[in-house]
Amino acid sequence: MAISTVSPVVPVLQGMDLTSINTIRTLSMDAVQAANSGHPGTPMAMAPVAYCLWQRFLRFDPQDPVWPNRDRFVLSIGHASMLLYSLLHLTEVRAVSKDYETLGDVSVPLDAIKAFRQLDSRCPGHPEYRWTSGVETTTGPLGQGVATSVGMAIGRQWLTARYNRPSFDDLFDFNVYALCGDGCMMEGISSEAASLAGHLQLSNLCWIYDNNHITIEGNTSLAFTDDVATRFIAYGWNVTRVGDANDLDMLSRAFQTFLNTNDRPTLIIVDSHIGYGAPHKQDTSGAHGEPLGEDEIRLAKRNYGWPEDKKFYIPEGVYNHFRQGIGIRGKQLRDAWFARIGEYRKQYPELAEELFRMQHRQLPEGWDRDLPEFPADPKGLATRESSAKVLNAAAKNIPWLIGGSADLTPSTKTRIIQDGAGDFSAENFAGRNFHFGIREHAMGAILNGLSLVKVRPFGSGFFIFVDYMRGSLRLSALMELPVIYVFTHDSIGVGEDGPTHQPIEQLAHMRSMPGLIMIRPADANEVSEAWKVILQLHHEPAVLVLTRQAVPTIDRKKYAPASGLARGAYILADAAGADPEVILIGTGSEVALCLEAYEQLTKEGVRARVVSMPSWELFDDQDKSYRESVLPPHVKARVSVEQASDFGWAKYTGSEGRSVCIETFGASAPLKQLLKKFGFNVENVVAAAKSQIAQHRA
Ligand SMILES: Cc1ncc(C[n+]2csc(CCOP(=O)(O)OP(=O)(O)O)c2C)c(N)n1
Ligand SMILES: [Mg+2]
Repeated sequence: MAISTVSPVVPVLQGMDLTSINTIRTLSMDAVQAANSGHPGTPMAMAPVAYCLWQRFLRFDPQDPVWPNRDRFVLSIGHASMLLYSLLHLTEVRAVSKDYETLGDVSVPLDAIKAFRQLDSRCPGHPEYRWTSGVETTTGPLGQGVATSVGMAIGRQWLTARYNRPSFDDLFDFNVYALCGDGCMMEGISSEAASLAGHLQLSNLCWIYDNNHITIEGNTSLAFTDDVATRFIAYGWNVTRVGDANDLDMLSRAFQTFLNTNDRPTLIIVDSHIGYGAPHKQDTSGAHGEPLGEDEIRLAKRNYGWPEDKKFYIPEGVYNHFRQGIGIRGKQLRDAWFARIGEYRKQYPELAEELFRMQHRQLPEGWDRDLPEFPADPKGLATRESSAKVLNAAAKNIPWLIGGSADLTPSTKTRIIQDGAGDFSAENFAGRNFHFGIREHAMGAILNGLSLVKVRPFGSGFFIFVDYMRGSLRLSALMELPVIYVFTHDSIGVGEDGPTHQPIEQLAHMRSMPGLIMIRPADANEVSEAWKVILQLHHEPAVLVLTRQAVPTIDRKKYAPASGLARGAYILADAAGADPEVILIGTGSEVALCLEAYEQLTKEGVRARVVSMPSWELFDDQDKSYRESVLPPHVKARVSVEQASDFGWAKYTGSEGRSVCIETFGASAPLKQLLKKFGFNVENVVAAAKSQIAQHRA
């Protein structure tokens, strides 16, 4: 419904408050108009809310936007990116280089706003972490921001519990604010995350809900009648309301209520008018996803008492106003913190050193000294079992390696069992074992939030359920966060649980995701090497794919050492004397099968090579000469063996190669029967090898 007249700007807004708010609004409108795409309506409506928070409350130093104890602000409504870019510009947030040295340049110059949504602008369509300083997390997929904010709040509690000391009880005391909308509220991930946040009583967490009743298709009454307040009260949150987004006093009171609440998270429900001040578009979905149009912009500016023809106009005194508010407050807090950390370092040198290394994503000295080596054993053990041993050996020396599972730790074996590791709970924020509950999607986002506050998080589950968390896992990769995902029960090896639990296309999914390292180790020693590689990653999430069932621990005196894993693929067994006639390429539990087939072929006088290929990504990163030494181009007879879809394998086997694979959803039966049904036995692999040799000889 179009509204032709707008109520006048609420009188409580005046002076530099009003001017600053209207600057945010008009910058957003002008940028969207110039780009001819984007979302003007919500920045216009929520400008007073963001202004109130930033100018009056946020403990954030624009001169040092990576100060570890800064409050975090998450724009979960990523489509309203111009709201954040306007703030970053007006508060003169500095750009930070990738290695976290603060630079002199501003993060978002006015030219970047003028080039909103254009190639290489610091103002891309949605806020991107690692690209624009001051953006705390990438947002755009609705619900991810709020869920990530829960991870940040959890991380803060963990840091507080481990590092604060009686005379340093404010070392870590930052708060996490997230601005969300109807979309975030509707997405399931927000329910998962809010439920856990309530359970954990995260009193340092504040969500602000823009209750504007509008989404893309129109009024929320089309699809959403939740009583959001009651829902959050049921989650155990403190809920408060602000009836008018322009009421700075009420907003301040709400934020103060949040600060005074120390036993649960706070939700502030703010009623706002999307497209506030635009006479024909206010309160309609027309203000959501397209430029207002030149005429409407002029009328909105008239309503604001703004010069109608000025574009990207920043009135005199606005920058200075922000400097006097958030600028001075932030700098004082930041400088005081760094003075205190100097004292802290004197009193607690070891803890301070931990913090330094953690914040720079380094590992402690000697972090790998206890990583185990496993003796050859034909019976072997499941890679989830060997992983448990390796994880615990690493966790012993990396105190900030923390994580848990979506209720599957007894199966995924990811518990840190050493003395004192404990369980993270509202009563024990120092615990290193997390219980995410059966909430995979939120778990992924929470891991991202944890990683963003620089602890080293891992999360685990059954590999099949990676499908439930792809949205957040993708953001780990997009943000280049070294989150560790441990997925077990990686194939039809799960047996009787059947097709619902048997991953088929998941390996291909993961391999197609840019920036992600997946490793599917063949045996216990490859598991050890895999963790070694993963823990040293700085900018990539890792997916470690493990078996439920036992696999032999390969005799490394007879076959090549597991250290070859670091190169992604390596020659495990080779033809003596001359080039191989055929190459068998296996991953994970199928490598042992390849070795058996190799022994059989060798016995029959066939020259075969076995390549263990735990990680495509690591292998693709090697130089050409190494890759061609492992897979010589002239050896065209190739067989890949993997209990999964063959999607993508032609890249290594060639279009004329063979894949022993699974093209259906698996089946429910004891493993032995499944292996027979799907052809994962020596006879079948040997036959495939011979047919390849024959085919390529012909
Ligand atoms: C997971 C996801 N689904 C869909 C979209 C596309 N989308 C962007 S904004 C939007 C509507 C959001 O409505 P609301 O959160 O109320 O924001 P408002 O229009 O009030 O600013 C949709 C569906 C998205 N960004 N993320
Ligand atoms: Mg809305």
